[in-house]
Amino acid sequence: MELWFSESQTKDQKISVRVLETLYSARSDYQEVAVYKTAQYGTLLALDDIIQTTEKDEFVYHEMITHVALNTHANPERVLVIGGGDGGAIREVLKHKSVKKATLAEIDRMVVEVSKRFLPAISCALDDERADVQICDGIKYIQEHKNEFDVIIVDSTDPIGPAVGLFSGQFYKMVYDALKDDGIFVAQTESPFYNTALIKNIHNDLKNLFPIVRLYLATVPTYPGGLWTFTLGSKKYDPLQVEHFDEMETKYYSPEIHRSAFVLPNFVKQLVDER
Ligand code: AG3
Repeated sequence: MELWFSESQTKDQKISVRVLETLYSARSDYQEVAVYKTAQYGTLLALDDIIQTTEKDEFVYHEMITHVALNTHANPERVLVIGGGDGGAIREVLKHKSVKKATLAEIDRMVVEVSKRFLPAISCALDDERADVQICDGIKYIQEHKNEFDVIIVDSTDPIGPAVGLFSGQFYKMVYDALKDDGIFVAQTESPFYNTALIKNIHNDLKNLFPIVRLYLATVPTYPGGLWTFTLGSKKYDPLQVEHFDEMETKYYSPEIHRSAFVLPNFVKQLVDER
């Protein structure tokens, strides 16, 4: 009998992948945590039946949520990742030699444990001596830290359930205060096809705080619509004016991709041009 995992990406659209084996399935204090071995994408992590990451396409998302901001900053030493319990963003952050400490603030311990067990290629850097793993509420954590970080990355789930608070104007103000004077914020901001109101709101909220706000794109095949947005807010450095790129091994990101990711199709440009 064939076994399939399906995510309802919208109420009228699903993505389905054939499952070879269910590796893990349990309820944590926050959500349903599941790991599947799939034919198409290798090991897949789902939270509340929503695809978070897969072995085969994770590199796109994790490289793009990190290197754009880290190369934009002149000397990123202190980095905070909120969410991202699989460790993929931390792995990419630690490719930058300037980084002295990368803190992960993940609310759900089970996500970290399950990723360490079933997704070692993604979670491998969580044991690095520069990685500081905190199991805590990212909102509380950020309220207790002011003027401390060079880069803050929000690698959250969709804006439902435990992540709702990570998409609010109030939260962005806390992020702003937790950043140093030349700090940079970046968040995953969902699909330009299906989350247009959300993307506009985030853009406007960030424009009220940061002098430089930019949206950029990458293609993640397992996410709704495939085309994915990230929104960056910066106090000083402009991601379009980067001259120095750190040398490192990447599969998607490059200086050319860094620049081209900000070139937006008209329908996406419209989302961020209107206020
Ligand atoms: N964070 C989840 C991105 C949103 C995916 N949405 C969806 N599939 N409906 C990814 C965590 C990876 N570190």
